[in-house]
Amino acid sequence: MNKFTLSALLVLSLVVGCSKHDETKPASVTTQSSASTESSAGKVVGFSQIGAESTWRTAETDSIKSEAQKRGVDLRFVDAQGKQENQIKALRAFVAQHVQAIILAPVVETGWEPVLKEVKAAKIPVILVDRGIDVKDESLYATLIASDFVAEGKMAGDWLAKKTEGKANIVELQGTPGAAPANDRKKGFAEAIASHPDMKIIKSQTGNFNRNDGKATMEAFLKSEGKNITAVYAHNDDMALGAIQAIEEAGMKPGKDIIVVSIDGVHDAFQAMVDGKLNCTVECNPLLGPAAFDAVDAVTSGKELPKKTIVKDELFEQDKAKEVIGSRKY
Ligand code: GZL
Repeated sequence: MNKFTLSALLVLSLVVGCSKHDETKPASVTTQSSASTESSAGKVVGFSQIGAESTWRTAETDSIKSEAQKRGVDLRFVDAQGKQENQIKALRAFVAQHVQAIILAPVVETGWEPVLKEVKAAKIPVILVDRGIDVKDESLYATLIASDFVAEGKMAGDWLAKKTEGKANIVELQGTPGAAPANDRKKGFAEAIASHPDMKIIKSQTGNFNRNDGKATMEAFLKSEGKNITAVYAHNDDMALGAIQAIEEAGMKPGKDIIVVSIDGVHDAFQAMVDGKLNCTVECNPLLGPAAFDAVDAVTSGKELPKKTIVKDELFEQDKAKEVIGSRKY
């Protein structure tokens, strides 16, 4: 089978596999590429993970670790505690250990060229998962497996426009500064509300994708804007859950006095929807282990991959939460 067919198959099964999935289960991003690729068993693979800032992140780590175990891969895992310099150090260590491939979840979009040139010189393929990078030379990585964050922001904005009939004073909890999901979810949401002059973002600040900072930022918003706020848009569920706590402590009803919409689709978000405190979440699938190791197998067998494989996402509203929560996998 030529490399084009393989790539097309891989992408097709990822997208089809996700879009065909039953609504009651999150799309498990697996691939059934029928092309025979070398198995990962016995391979040494480096995985540079951002940290453990959110439940989404730990679900992604679990998916990659368990898939490595299942496939008999010797996974060298490094948690960067949210710091790019630690990820760069980890990549250099993987080169020194002569790993066969590297999986990288890049904390921010920029600053990767120097170290990725060293990795390329060592002829080690890099698989990007969940976040993209901004590089001129796309040969510095083999492929990116990620959601379309602009589309996720747009889905959240379009939903909020419908829910509020185009009239809302919105506070926005942004993700980690410089991270692809923060940049693109902001962009997509702004595009969606641009055609609604009565939808205004009255405050926008980072909550660093974590619950505590999300709560603290929301407390500051409530202090300065109070009852003027009619909606919260959070770039991830963990910050939304922190905001929900802050809204309750301010004596208001989240999900009713203030509409809350976020992204990720983690279990606690579904529980908050069942409890009537969160109104909507856009699923961003973290179960990337199978697709990541299919890509490792393909590139280490010398096969070309598409530069980007989009993980399909889905929006879930409060009225669906009860029937779906029992089958959530993360
Ligand atoms: C998305 C991922 C984001 C999640 C957050 O692919 O990078 O980072 O939305 C996580 O929960 O912290």
